[in-house]
Amino acid sequence: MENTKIKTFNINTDKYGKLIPLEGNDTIPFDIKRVYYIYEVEENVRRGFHSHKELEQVLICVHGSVKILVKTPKEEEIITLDDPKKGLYIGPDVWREMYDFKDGAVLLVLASDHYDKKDYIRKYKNYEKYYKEKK
Ligand code: T46
Repeated sequence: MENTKIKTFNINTDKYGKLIPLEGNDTIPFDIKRVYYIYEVEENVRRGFHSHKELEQVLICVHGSVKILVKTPKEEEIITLDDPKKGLYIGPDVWREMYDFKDGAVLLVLASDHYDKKDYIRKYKNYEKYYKEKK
């Protein structure tokens, strides 16, 4: 789907366990300016419901599992993140919803910029309008 991509990271495995390094402008396709994580989300909770104008992010479920709905006015896809070696890249202009947080899900997010309320489009109708005018 446009502006989204599943990335599979390389794991360093040895007898002491597993380690995955993530580097900005390398494994992660942008300079990482912010990191946050979402956890202790009840199973019936749905979050997100917005798009970003500029922000790029990579979402990694480092523990448990979570479903991500990514959507544009043209297409939509549901991705299950349940593996710490998988990351979901989401670029600008993609609507997202996160739900079905299970098994102690911890969703780690690497972001290309600092928190900026103005970068969010939080109403689907406004997002559709913005998307259609831009494309
Ligand atoms: C996204 C998805 C995957 C901050 O103060 N700083 C931050 O960096 C973030 C991300 C949030 N907040 C505050 C703003 C709200 O008062 O934390 C509260 C919850 O944020 P929000 O409702 O935006 O959370 P989600 O889960 O709906 O969305 C978040 C990100 O905001 C968003 O960029 O793509 O995770």
